Order: sequence, then structure tokens, then C-alpha cells
Amino acid sequence: MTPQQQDQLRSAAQATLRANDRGGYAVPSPRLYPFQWNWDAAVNAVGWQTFDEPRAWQEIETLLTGQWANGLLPSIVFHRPADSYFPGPQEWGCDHLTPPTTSISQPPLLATMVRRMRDHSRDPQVDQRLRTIVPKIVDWHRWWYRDRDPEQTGLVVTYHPWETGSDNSPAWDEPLARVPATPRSYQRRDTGVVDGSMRPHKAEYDRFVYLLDFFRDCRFDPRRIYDECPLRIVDFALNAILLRANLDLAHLCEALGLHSDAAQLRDWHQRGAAAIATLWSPTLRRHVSLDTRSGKPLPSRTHAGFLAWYAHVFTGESGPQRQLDLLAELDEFLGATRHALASTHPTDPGYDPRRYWRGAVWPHINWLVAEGLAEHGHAAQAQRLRDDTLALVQAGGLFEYFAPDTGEGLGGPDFSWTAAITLILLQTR
Ligand code: 9WN
Repeated sequence: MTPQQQDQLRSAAQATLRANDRGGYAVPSPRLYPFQWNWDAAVNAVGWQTFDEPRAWQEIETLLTGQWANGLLPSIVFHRPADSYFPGPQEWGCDHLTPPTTSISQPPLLATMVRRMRDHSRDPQVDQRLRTIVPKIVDWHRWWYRDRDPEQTGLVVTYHPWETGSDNSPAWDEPLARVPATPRSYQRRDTGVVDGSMRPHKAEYDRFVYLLDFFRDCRFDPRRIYDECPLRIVDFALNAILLRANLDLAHLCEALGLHSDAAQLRDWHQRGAAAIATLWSPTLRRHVSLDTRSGKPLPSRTHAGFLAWYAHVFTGESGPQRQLDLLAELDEFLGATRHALASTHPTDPGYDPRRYWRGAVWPHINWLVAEGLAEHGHAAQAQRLRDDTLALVQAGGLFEYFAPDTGEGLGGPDFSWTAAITLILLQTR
């Protein structure tokens, strides 16, 4: 890419974030997702910081206004009403909250993004802001361990594919099939905005809706949901992101003198790293997620395992060999499609190159995997992922995701975190 092309792309990405700004928060994509999403906001903040640092911190502070008293940081904060999205706050049973939210969370990227923002900050007063932000993120991590790991296994469970962020990954097919389909009628809005061939099937939505009704009917009681929810999985990717975030949050706590919180976070990382090692499949030679209802591993061949580097969990004697095994698997992913990284490998029975998390390439996943690879000295593979991401965006536009075979931009257009990742990758060139 020439310097002029880079400048053009940078301007387009900045303009997209500005256009999606609704005053303190960016919507992921104007019509498809007209609210503030949790892990999107964390990535968007890092993107904002490349050209407007005060606005970057605002993104995070606005997200935190949606935090529940018990520490939950919800997946969506419905700051203002909009009718182009289903399900809204009434469906979640959370319309009485100010601001209204969902009742589930999303992958906890926030601490890692905040640490990065502090490292890149030009604001001499940055730690003043962090004195308010960091304890709230610590409360959120406490919530994960208290409500989502009541048996203290070291790994947290999730009850909804939307909470994993990889909503219709083939990994969830089997456990989701055991969830009853909702008997009630509802009207989807997503397929009115983008083509249905890029979105989850109705059978999946019927179960997504059943689950959110179930949480509301349980009055969000954590014990009851843990005991009774028909879907209960340990998502490898979400746990990897949480483990990494524990380390970054510990670092932030130490910088602020919050030493007992830092010790707790380091302990969660250590215990979690030991527990996540048990998700390694010696036959598949990669980590897998776990269905804790059936006790069965979820062996789908997805991008999730590649987050092991990012999580810094290759500890102990098995670490070096496991890294080699995972590099071999990565080579197979890189060789299997024209554009990397497919969210599902083409040989997986659930593969579909256009449909959402069943094959499409996601820019933020490429970036996270690349960060982990680079931190472990695998520079060539990291660069391949970064280059592929920028090439896709440059040729295909700032779309939500991309077809791994043709490179076509898919899903929502003018997408905020795609713009943010573009800015981050251009900055680090
Ligand atoms: C449900 C906003 C979000 C992302 C998720 C992605 C998609 C929502 C949806 O959009 O999920 O949360 O309605 O499909 O799967 O990762 O955070 O960009």
C-alpha cells in the first residue's frame, strides 16, 4: 500500500468513527447495531486514541455507565431508543434500568485495551481518570469469578452465544440444539438490514430468544441460572481474553497502588492458566471449548484456539510442544483460504464462508491473534494477519467481516471496530 493509499484509508476510518459517534459512544454500524456494544467499545476506544484521546476515554466512561451494581458490564447499553434492532431492552426485562441494558456480558477485552491506552497516552493526568475506571473493571472481573465460576474451577461459564461474541460459531451447534426453541413469536430486524445469508438461521434465533426469556424469568438470579440454564459452556476464547485481561488489570492496579486487587488478579490468572491447560485436546492438538452440561468437549475447528498466545497460557513443560502444534494448525488455516483468518476452517462441517462466525474473517480477531503471536516471537505469522486485514479493508471497504475465499465485505457497512482496527494497524506500520 502506498503512503497515499494509507492516508486515504486512515481518513476513511476516522470519518467512519466520527459518523458513528452518537455523543460519547460509537454505534458499531448505524442501522444494524444502533447502540453501544461492550467489546466493540473497548476496541473502538483504542481506535479513537490514534487521533482523539479525550474521545477515546469517553467511549469507555460511557460504556461503564451501563454497569450493574453487582459488577456485570452488559453486552449492550441502550443509551437511546432505536427500532432497527431486535431484541431491545424490554425483551431483556431491563428497560427499568438507567441506562437500559442486556442481562449478559461479552468477552472482557476492556482491561487489556485500557492498559494499552495508558501505555500510549499523551495525557499527563491519565492516572486520575484510571482511579475511577480501574476499580469498575476490577468489579466486573469479580463478577465473572463470583457469578460465573461459583465452583471455583478457574474458568468461567457462559449461558448465551451472544455473550461469547462468536454468536453462531459451529462450536455452539450441539449445545444450542438442546435448548428449547421459543414458543413465542418475535420479529427479527437484522435480516431487514443485511442479507439473511450472512446472518444466523431462524432455528438459532429461536434459541437465542428462549435463553434471554429464561434469564428474565429467573429474575437474573445467578445461582438459579447456573443450576438450570439449558446452555452452559466454557468458551475457550472468552476465557483466554479474561485471563489476558487479568494480567493487564493487575498491571494497572499496581500502577495505582491497588496491591491487594493486583494480587487477586494474578492469582486468577495463575489458576485459570492451569485450568485452561486441561482444555487441550491431545488428538486435535489445540484447545477446545467445553459443554459443562454434557461434560463433552466442543471440537469445532475455529479461530478460538489461536487466542492461546494472546492469553499467555503456554506455561509449564508442555508449553513449547503445544506452541509448535498450534503453529502447525495455524499454517493449515493460513493455507486453506485466500484471506486469513477464517473463523472456521473450510474442512469443518459447519463452515460457511459468508455466514457470520461460520467462516468469515473478522478484523479484530486477526488483530488479537497477531498481538499474541508477536508477543511470542512469531513475527512472520503476525505480519501475515495484519497485512491480510489491511488488504481486505482496502479492497472490500470497512465492513463487519469478509469472505475468506473472495475477500468480499459482508455484514454491516461503515463498521466502527473495523475502522478502529484499521487505524491501529496503520499506526503500527
Ligand atoms: C449480538 C456488535 C456485535 C458484536 C458481536 C457480533 C454481533 C450481535 C448481533 O454484533 O452480535 O450481540 O445482534 O448479531 O456477533 O461480536 O459485538 O458489533
